[in-house]
Amino acid sequence: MTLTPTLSIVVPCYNESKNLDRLVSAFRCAIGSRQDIELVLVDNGSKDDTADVMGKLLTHPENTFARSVTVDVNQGYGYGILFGLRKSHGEYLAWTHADLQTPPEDVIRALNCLIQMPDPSNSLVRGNRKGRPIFDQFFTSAMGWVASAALGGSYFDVNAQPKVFHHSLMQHMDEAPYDFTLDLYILYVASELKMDIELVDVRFDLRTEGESKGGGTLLGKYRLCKRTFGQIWKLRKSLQQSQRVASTKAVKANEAPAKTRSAA
Ligand SMILES: Nc1nc2c(ncn2[C@@H]2O[C@H](COP(=O)(O)OP(=O)(O)O)[C@@H](O)[C@H]2O)c(=O)[nH]1
Ligand SMILES: [Mg+2]
Repeated sequence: MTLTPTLSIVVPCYNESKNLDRLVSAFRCAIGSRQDIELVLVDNGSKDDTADVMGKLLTHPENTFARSVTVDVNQGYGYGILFGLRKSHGEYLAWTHADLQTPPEDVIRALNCLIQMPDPSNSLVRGNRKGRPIFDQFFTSAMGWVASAALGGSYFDVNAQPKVFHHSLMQHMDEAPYDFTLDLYILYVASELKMDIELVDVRFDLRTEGESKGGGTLLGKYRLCKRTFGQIWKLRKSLQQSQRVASTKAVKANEAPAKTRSAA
């Protein structure tokens, strides 16, 4: 591993012991001989044997490209990702899921796409899921229309993995949420910063091991919907607030020369 990795890939794991072996092998294949990419597995306060399985896998000499960090008590999906990102030193940072629904090679493709963009340190690349069941696509599109109309921008398939971006974006993540709306939040922040956002098509496979805890079930979709609308509402309020501040500043800036002229 080089001193400063080009890319740190953060993977939040919550009760994912059954997926870890395949996950680490798949990343080993995807990373190949590159010494400048690290995998940062976050044991996000798991209650199963994730910690043991992770510990054993990481002692294997083939897996020196990977390391782990531990959240003692689970505080949510977003918290786990932010925890891993803050302990990562890559010039670029990424996150993706542990259940292998998005193949690891698509994370490397997303990195390649990012570094070919005109200004990679001011850009973000995100996945765009292909091949999903019709109902899931419909649900995601409906959420996308609502989010895009409310926030003004393109917010389709926000929960697709991965997200890849320059580490400097972390300076703007202090108020990031600790739940599943982190994916929406980072896109909102990037868009407010006028960053270039590029989509890469990614495969989206079925989860074969472990339980879906996000939007993969009907109940999960309902919860995700509720949280996302809550987050949209918060972001919309802060957007309106910053627009008000900007227009007040603009009015003051227009008044200032007039005052100066009349005083002269
Ligand atoms: N629900 C949940 N998932 C977490 C948490 N921390 C990490 N994860 C991981 O988040 C990823 C996405 O979860 P998943 O259940 O596959 O969501 P879904 O595909 O949207 O149903 C998986 O890699 C989980 O292990 C957490 O605190 N809660
Ligand atoms: Mg999943």
